[in-house]
Amino acid sequence: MKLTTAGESHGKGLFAIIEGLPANLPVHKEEIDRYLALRQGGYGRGARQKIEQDTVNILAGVRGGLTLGSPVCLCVENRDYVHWEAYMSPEQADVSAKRVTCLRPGHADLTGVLKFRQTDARNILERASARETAVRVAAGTVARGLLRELGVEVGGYVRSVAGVTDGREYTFEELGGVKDSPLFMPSAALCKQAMARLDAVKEEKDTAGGVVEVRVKGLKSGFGSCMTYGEKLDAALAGALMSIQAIKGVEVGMGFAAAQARGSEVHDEIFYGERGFYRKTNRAGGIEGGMSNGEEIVLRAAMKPIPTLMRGLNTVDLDTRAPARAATERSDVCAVCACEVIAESVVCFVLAQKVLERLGADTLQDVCERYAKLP
Ligand code: EPS
Repeated sequence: MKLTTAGESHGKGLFAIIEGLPANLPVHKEEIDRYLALRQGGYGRGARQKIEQDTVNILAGVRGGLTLGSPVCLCVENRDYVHWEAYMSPEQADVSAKRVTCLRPGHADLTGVLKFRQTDARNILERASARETAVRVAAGTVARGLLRELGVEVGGYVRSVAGVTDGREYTFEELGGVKDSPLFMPSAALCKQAMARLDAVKEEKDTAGGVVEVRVKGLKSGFGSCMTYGEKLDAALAGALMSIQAIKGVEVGMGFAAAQARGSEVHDEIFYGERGFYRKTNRAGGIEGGMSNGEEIVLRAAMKPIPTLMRGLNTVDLDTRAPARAATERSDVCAVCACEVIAESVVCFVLAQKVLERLGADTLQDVCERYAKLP
């Protein structure tokens, strides 16, 4: 299964084509819209989200709510395009207006203009923008539907915002209502602290990042492979998480903490009982040797603060090469909740890919039958 996305942040919309889905998979527009709305929420989001109310348009590959086995085409329109058509239209556009030359440190602006020989950072930032993730959430939600058919659930929460960190380990069930929290944090007290921290960050015209945790429950063992590096499940998941705008680090299970501890404190001892082989701990985060081991998959991703600061960092003007303050129009203070939804979505997509790689089949029924036969 393969995903291609297209679309600029202030263009007509975002588009996704998914190739390789089996036929007869239910696709629910309401479910996709629910995740799109979740991606837009969270304390710390900026004015753009008041303009956009993302909904999906399923353009191809689905008939009467079921996939046909043909490529699925999804679209999320940009409502803001009405304000940008004159500058962003593919046909006639005033490209001299809305130029961005005060390059933002931390964004793709500088490296992008040099690489693509541009004189306007707008031609870079329009695609580098995290707006693109809207359609990755849409595609990920289709993949979530496939996993659900196999009894696999994907959830998550925000573990840290602006330096306020929740160190507790939660069970999958405890995370059930966490999306009702303004920062997707299970602890109301820590959420309140984090919100106050974000208020201070906003006051100082600054931005903040955080850490999200994604959990996968119910995936059988053996997805991914130890045989070739290209097939490793953790490599694919880490790559997908790193591909989310602003992610600077990924952990699986104990992650970086494992490097500080002894082997006896890290490896999950193996037991055998009524339910077959099992472990009493899950420090590996459900992946050993590049394969799912049947325990819960635990992944964390660290998001850096958004590079558009309302107070503008020191930079250089692309035209004059003179010192300048970085460009600002409007910005999110923190988009860590959005990141959590996106992280779940890309994880869903990779897992569905791995399922189809192993069980590859024309129809959902074949996939389910083959999955049921696995130990
Ligand atoms: C973004 C800048 C902001 C964010 C945007 C990502 O948009 P704008 O420049 O239009 O104010 O709101 O994120 C989204 C639009 C979104 O839907 O997530 C950037 O430069 O990366």
